[in-house]
Amino acid sequence: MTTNGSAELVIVANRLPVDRVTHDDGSSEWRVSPGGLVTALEPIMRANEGVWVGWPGGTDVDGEPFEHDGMTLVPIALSALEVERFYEGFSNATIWPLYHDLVAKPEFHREWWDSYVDVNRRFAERAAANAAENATVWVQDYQLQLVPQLLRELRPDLRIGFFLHIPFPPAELFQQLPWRRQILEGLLGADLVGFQLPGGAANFVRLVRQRVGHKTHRDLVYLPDNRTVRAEAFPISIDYEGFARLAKSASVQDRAASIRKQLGDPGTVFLGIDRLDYTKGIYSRLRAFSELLRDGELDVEDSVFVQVATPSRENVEEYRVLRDEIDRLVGHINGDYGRIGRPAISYLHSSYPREEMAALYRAADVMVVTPYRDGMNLVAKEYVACRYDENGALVLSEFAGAAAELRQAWQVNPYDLNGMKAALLAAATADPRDRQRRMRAMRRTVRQADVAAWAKAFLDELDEVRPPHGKKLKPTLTA
Ligand code: GDG
Repeated sequence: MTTNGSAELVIVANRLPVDRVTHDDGSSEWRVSPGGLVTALEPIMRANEGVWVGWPGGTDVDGEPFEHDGMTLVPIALSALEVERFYEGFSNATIWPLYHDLVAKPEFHREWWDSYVDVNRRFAERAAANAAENATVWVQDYQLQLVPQLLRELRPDLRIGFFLHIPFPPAELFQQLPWRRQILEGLLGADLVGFQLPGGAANFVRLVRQRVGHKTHRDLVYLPDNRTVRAEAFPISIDYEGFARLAKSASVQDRAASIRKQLGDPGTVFLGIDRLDYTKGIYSRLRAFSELLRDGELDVEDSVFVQVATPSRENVEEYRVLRDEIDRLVGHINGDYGRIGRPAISYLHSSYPREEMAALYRAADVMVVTPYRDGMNLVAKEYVACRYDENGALVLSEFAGAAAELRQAWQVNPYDLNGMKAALLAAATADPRDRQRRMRAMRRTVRQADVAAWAKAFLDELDEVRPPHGKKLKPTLTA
């Protein structure tokens, strides 16, 4: 065993928390990509001289570690073939649809799997090389499910946590995977395996019992080498205060007002914001809205649907097909129901800064979040955080992880078109006091369980499952 790193905390995620931005003059720089994960982990990273291991995007960046904003980032380069097989292939065309209830058909290719193993090994090696003795390593998400085991083989001294951001499917689906056993064993390299919901943790433990044959009791797995692994739910959240503050800023309020004005000051603004992904249920929500126009329940003079679809995974075939389908549907709906200066759907295939997102949340009367399956769905929580006026209605799919916490939303089954129509209408026409009561309760929930609490709960539990040999992690610099 060689210990050649000095970091007490190593985060291993598919992507580094920065993007390479190229300027007009050809120069380029790294810019932090603002996500909940970075926000939550940054203070703990700084306090513990943490290191973040991940892919910087692209195919041409070499692997020298660099400092950015007080964090040490270790870039792992992927070749073009690895991007195709490991990332677009096994991660996003095998695991992603399989873990999301087969919303699309997963493809199984042996050369994709081989690439997944190779890349996971490289991530594990880089993490091993950076971790101090007895350090904590926290591995993130479905692209890296083999890393815990590979890392443990290299560094049995480490405390290893894993968190899955997407759903973990029931045995009936998971067993289709030709490499099911290897994935389960990969995850069992961790001391603590975290899921969004208790159901995911239960699916995992049941599969480990059935497929790998280990003894289990409730949320614990007993391994032959006397190690135990705990599987538990840690529902992820957002930087509540950050969003609330942004929403209250004068510039965001002005921008929200001007968005409504540009939309023609309609009575009701419906809003959807999603990565353009087939799990998000964009198609059926737009259909539900268009049927309400057709039925005369809503009128384009008074209602508009703003749909932001952030470009995503554009090299994966299913995503290209989906984009064309949505383009066609929006064209149809606007052709059938729009009037001059009054499109029924204002469709934006683009990504925006966080300020613009907050302004959109502020401008929307009804937020429509209708995934067929979603690990959590942060958009729903962000909307709630931005509604400091306690106004605004949330229509939320039962199949988003967030539905377990946001009980007061208008919950819908996204496969039930009539049910969705009824919920859209009910949310749009609800009594203001009813809307306020629901929003107030949801705001309390998200405020009390923000992303910092999520990270702390996970790391505290990891301490408990495998007590630290040396010093404990410092929660933050200031605390
Ligand atoms: C996965 C799981 C789980 C979107 N467009 C823009 C933008 N966004 C931001 C949103 C939100 C995030 O991206 C999307 O998070 P979601 O949770 O909605 O969905 P996934 O991307 O599928 O995330 C999911 C999550 O991991 C965390 O565990 O909740 O279930 O699938 O924060 O605001 N942000 C900016 N511009 C955009 O155009 N700035």
